[in-house]
Amino acid sequence: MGHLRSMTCLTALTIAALPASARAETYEVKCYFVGIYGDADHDGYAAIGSYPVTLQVAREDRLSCPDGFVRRAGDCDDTKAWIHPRRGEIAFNGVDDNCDGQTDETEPIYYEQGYGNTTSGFVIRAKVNDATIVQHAADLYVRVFLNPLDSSTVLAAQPLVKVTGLSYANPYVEVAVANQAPNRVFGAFLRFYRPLSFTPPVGIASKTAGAVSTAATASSSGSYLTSGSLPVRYVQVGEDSLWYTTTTDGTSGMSKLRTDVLLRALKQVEESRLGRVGYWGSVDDEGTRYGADIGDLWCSEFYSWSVKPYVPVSGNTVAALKSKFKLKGAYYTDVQGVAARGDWIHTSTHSTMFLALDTAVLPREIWTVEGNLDNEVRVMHRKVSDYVGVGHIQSSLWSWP
Ligand SMILES: [Ca+2]
Ligand SMILES: [Ca+2]
Ligand SMILES: [Ca+2]
Ligand SMILES: [Ca+2]
Repeated sequence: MGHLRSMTCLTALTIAALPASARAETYEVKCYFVGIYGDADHDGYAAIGSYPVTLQVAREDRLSCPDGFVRRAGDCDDTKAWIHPRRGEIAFNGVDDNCDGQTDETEPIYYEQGYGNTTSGFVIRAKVNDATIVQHAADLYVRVFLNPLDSSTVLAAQPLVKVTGLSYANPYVEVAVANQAPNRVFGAFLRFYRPLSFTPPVGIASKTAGAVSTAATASSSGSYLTSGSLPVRYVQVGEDSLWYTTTTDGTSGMSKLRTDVLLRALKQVEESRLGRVGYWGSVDDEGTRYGADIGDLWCSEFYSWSVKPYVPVSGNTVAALKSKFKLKGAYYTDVQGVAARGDWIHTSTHSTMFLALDTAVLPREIWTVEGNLDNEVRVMHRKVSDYVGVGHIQSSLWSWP
């Protein structure tokens, strides 16, 4: 049984040796000291460059560490407990609060039901955290860079769009993506631009500001667009947003169900990034949101929880899920040929949710969303050969028995 770990990680500084009788099941984990040689500010993350020690721990500590130790490093400011790798960016403070190397980056927002997801597109709603971007709000443009996961080498620049309504009081932007294929999963990010002030050569009339061609080409430094006969250079403002992963919808009932499943799972990627679930989860520690006990590996629980409102299959282990799909005639070993959005795909020890087969790389790879990867929820890109089977969402799952 779990829930044995005390919630006193912030104060307990010593570890008591377990009596031999309690050591029936121990696990080896790498842990960092709490204190000046590790996690000095007690936020759960040791300073970058700290050295871990190897400990034998009880089951309930195997995803974290015993009192007096922490499991993770990567703290870019070990003097401030509010700065660590899994939290939201604090807006407009010029500080990289989440230790990802980007300062005040724009954060796309996830919703469990998606946001404007249709059969041909979706809307990216994002929180702008960079004062430089807001300061240019009166003459600001944004562009979506779109990366279809089934063709991961493509990064398609979408039309430049004028930003309206952005202010410190309302630091949000919404950008629609249109004209896409149904049932397709995308990664995407936003990049902001401002027009560079431009002095036309003598004899040529001044440009008309704000006229934007959709035939623009993009580069890392900016875009050259045509306004009348004059080139206007657009230069990037601030940093690129974080990636947003989402899907277009389908038209059939089953494809709409797949969309619902994906959007529910992808919302949990944000929940994990913000530290609300998983390691040191501020709302639900480790995999408890998904029905796991403290110390339990929770990849199967995460899949089961994600499909729960929509698909009548659940299990706490790879073996349990496999037998449920098998029982309904919905289990296959041809992962490449069968797997579709939202399906369960597995290795010998790990459950994941299928997002897309990436045909742009050889050998082909698979995109997944998965729980309990280092005690987090993440989108992953993995070898097809890692996978040995697929539980396929199909109508037989609703059959009796
Ligand atoms: Ca720390
Ligand atoms: Ca810190
Ligand atoms: Ca910040
Ligand atoms: Ca950051």
